[in-house]
Amino acid sequence: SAFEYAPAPESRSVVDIAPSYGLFIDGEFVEATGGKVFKTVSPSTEEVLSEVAEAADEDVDRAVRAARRAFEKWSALPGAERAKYLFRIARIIQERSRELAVLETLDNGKPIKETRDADLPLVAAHFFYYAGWADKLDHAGFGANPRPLGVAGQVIPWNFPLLMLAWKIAPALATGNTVVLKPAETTPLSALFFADVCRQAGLPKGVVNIVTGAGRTGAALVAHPDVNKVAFTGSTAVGKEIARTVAGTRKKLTLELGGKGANIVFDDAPIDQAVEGVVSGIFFNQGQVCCAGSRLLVQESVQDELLDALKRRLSTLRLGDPLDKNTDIGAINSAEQLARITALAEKGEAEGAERWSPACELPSSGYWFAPTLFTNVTQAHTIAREEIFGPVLSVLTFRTPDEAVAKANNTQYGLSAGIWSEKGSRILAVASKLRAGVIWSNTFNKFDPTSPFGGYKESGFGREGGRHGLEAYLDV
Ligand code: TXE
Repeated sequence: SAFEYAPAPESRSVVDIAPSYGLFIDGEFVEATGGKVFKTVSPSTEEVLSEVAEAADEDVDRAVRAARRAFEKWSALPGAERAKYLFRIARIIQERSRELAVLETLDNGKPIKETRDADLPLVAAHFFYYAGWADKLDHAGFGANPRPLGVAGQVIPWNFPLLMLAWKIAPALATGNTVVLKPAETTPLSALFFADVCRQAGLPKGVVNIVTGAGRTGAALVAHPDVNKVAFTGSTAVGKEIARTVAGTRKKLTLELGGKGANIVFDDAPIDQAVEGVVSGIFFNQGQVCCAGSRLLVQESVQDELLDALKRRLSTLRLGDPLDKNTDIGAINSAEQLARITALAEKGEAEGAERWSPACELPSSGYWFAPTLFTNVTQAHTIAREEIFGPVLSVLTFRTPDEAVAKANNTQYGLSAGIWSEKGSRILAVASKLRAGVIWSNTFNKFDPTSPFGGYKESGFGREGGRHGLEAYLDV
């Protein structure tokens, strides 16, 4: 390979994983009513990492009541006081980022390179950013005395467990709300570690509560009558179900759902740079990214050149042990997700698209899927329409900018897009016609807490990040 090997894999012993974890309610770890538990496994080895409490409806109720009690005092604190806690949390996350990165990699399956260089720095940045807002809300155009909503019920997915937690919890706390958060059932550990960070930061009890469990626990949280705000990131199907539950109540709702992002490469694009962007666009986190560039739209005249370069680059990617610092492609998060990806890829072949993967050996245990490229894809193909949420890229072509725009917008989703071209005027003209919440040019998958993130159409509504992310947690 063209790359040098780093000396050793990251050590698993960096982090202490307890054999079992309780729910985090009112500042304490407690057992679930009825004592039910579930196992969380490492997707790269199928080894059981820990047993985690499964919250019953009574536990969700206990957590919401704790958050309600804490709300009175928390919301009455001056913003500058709340900021101190958020800054403290941000600093502790930085100090403990090695432990957290290893933990996240073990529980999720993503490469340590990503948790270390992307997830963890972004998590800390998010808390720092919203800490900075806490004492400025009165003076930033939110009106006099902007009010927190109350108890926020937050349900998050497994693809960026700690980062999604940060996106949800940081703005909620900055604005004076209290929180009950349910992490995904396959990745509960970093949220429970975060509970410990809250204790270390001295956060008053009840301000943050973590209830672990499956979809049923999430549904109980969303339906709880004393929850004032629901924030969800996950599948479009569950998002719609949550919207139905919330309809007819006074709860506020934000949804961040699926995507089918287009990465549009024009003939004047810097090809090497575009190849890197296309690769990170779909293979970052094994493609389990809502804003992944899962459709490559390439201008016909550069198709051959781009695909050749892309295949060469894919042949250098290293798949394997996620704790190895050289690994580019880790494990798929769960057997269910692997089955979904496998079924959609098989459908791609059955419908006539051409499948290609670099030669690569898959480990014998764990959940793995080789990086996959589909060419000869048409807009009617299932793999051009449905979110695969895996390392699978569908390649389509176009001739003119208008055709690129029409194809990019021909989707039920509207979360992300990328434009590759040396011409600024073309980038701006195309961007203005794309129906997507985030548009990158000559880069992809760049995130920043100052920037609002969210979707059009079936990708959801509401924005997280930036000033807009505060609005979802305030009455003004
Ligand atoms: O998502 P779910 P799944 C997409 C992606 C993926 C598909 C299925 O295409 O292949 O969804 O993934 C909780 N009420 N995305 O099944 O079920 C659940 O426990 C309340 C895109 O894992 O939506 C978990 O905490 N909550 C996405 C969270 O919802 C419920 C990220 C997400 O799980 C619930 C993940 C219910 N009725 C998947 N049912 C993105 N936008 O990034 C489940 N949950």
